Amino acid sequence: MDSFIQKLRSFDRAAIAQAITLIESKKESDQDLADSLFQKLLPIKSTSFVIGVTGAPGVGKSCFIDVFGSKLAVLNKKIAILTYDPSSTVSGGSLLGDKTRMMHLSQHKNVFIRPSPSKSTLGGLGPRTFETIQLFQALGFDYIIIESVGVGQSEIDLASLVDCFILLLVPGGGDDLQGLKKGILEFCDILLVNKADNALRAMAEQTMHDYTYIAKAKKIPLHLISALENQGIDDVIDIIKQQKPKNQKKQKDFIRHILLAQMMDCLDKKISDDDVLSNMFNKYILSIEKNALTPHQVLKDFLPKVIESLGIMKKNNLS
Ligand SMILES: Nc1nc2c(ncn2[C@@H]2O[C@H](COP(=O)(O)OP(=O)(O)OP(=O)(O)O)[C@@H](O)[C@H]2O)c(=O)[nH]1
Ligand SMILES: [Mg+2]
Repeated sequence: MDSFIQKLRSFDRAAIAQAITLIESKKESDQDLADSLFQKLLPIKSTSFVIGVTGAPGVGKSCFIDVFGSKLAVLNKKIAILTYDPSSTVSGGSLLGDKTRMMHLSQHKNVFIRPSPSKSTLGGLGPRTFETIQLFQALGFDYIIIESVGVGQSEIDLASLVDCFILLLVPGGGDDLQGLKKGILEFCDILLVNKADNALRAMAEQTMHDYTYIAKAKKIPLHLISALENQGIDDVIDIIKQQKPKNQKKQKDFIRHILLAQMMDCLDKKISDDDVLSNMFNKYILSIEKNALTPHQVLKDFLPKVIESLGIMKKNNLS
């Protein structure tokens, strides 16, 4: 374990990838290893600035992260990217898509990129993202950038997790075309109209004009950029440098949310692994289906039994 930690601290990319695989693994032995790893790494003294990048498919999130991240890397900052690769769902794990889109960035020695297939995770955000961020923080990364697919609750979760939430827009199109659900605009900290180049420039200016009102009302920056032509990215770097870390209250809500979700997973696993409990559970489901019991009645009866069996499990493990 100590030599593994040394590798992690010396920024060995393969070791970092392996640690994330342990964190994300559903195997109990891997989770135990991840726990021992954190026992050595915590408490964390350094802090990282966490940035979420969202927007409809094809707005240019990966290209933006490539040029934006490269500029930060040149400033000698250590950067971790959690991205997702839509092509990997189709091709069954090929990472070619984002590897080519993040060509500049992937060559940088200060940069670690972790692509994740979008099938099991919602964008860069998965059930263990918080732990992965804690790992990056412990290893002294200055910036953590998370690319997200921009859907529903995961988007709102991401907004409360990150210090700065960047929403990318494309020239033309109303909110429907931009895939903007109610809420996302409310949570973002920076609005960028990407692809403001060549034939799209005039339309990008019009889109910027369309969003001026909302940006003013929310008192957030709104800029034109071109990820392709590397235009306007310095402005975004300047804004980020001035941003303060997110308020603690939002993080607390998020941590509460993920803790409850992990507790739910734990109960789910306990019930499925235990024959007696899973039989009982299935009978309860039938009774509710037949309107013989209400879910709340079942809860009052069943939950203490599950908790009791969790207690027995703990005692057996300790003895
Ligand atoms: N003209 C122009 N095209 C761009 C720009 N940025 C990205 N593109 C193009 O837009 C397409 C999509 O870019 P990506 O960076 O993959 O977009 P994305 O938002 O990451 O896409 P998904 O991950 O699939 O949601 C690519 O063909 C890029 O070349 C830009 O600033 N200008
Ligand atoms: Mg992308």
